[in-house]
Amino acid sequence: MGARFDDRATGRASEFAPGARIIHVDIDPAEIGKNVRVDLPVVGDARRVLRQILDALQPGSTGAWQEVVDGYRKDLTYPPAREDALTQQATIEAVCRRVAGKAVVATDVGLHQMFVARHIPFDRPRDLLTSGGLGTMGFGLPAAMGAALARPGQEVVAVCGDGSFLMNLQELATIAEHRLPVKAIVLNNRNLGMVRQFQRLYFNGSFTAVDQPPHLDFALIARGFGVASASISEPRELEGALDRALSHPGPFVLEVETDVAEEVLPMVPPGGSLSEMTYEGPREEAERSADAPGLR
Ligand SMILES: Cc1ncc(C[n+]2csc(CCOP(=O)(O)OP(=O)(O)O)c2C)c(N)n1
Repeated sequence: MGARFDDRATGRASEFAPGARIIHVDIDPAEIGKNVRVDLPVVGDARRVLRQILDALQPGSTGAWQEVVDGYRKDLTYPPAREDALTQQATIEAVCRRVAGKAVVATDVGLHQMFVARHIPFDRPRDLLTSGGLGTMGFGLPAAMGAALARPGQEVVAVCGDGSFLMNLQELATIAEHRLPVKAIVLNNRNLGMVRQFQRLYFNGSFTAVDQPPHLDFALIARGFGVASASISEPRELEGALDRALSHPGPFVLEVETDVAEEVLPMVPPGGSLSEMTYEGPREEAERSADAPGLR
């Protein structure tokens, strides 16, 4: 519905949802069938088309499909967060204990975005603001500002990656000027973590252009904009620092220095289809050739 079937949503487009019948509603006829095969094209204004579809819909039985979805949920068990180092996972789990069901959470793009989607349950509309289609780094802070303006009195948390935060941190000036009560948690792993993960797993660990300058001090930068802040680097500091940040009466930036090598699963390999989602990353070459003796 009004979506362009971008590669973020489809994975390898030729293998997208092979068992589905696809109805594509778009106001722009050029979008129909552009990226994926469509069974029923509808060209029109989504608002009007939706009204007409709702009028025509009969309640169906979704029991069998619901069982499939419940099965996926059962398979989703994640390893517990490490305790010997500060991690994105532990931080987001701790944020979740404080804000689930109460706050609007905006994210940037990267590993931290996946951890938010994985660990924070959202059951109210528009509580998760994330750039899922374009995947635009730098989205989190301005999205949180918009939420703070649109829903006054609502707790608003931006979960940001250090790389993403750098892209729009000038907005701290606007936040300070209007005293928007946005709490930004900057997960500083000192690299572009998601790109690093792909380079490690699929490009033989040849790391290129993923490290961030080691001297960036986001707490100091925030104070330079007139926004209160703190920085932590030890697991034992996490709970207290989050309590202070989230209860601060005004904007706050909490920089959390997390493990450089942390990765997130599941993932889809570069250029892969969604059915190739993996919980283990690529297997070692030796294991692969053991499965396929003819190719050895
Ligand atoms: C504007 C923009 N440039 C590049 C990318 C490609 N990209 C996706 S994730 C990522 C790294 C994000 O790093 P960071 O914000 O530090 O988050 P982390 O993965 O470390 O949690 C990059 C470069 C993008 N999505 N958006």
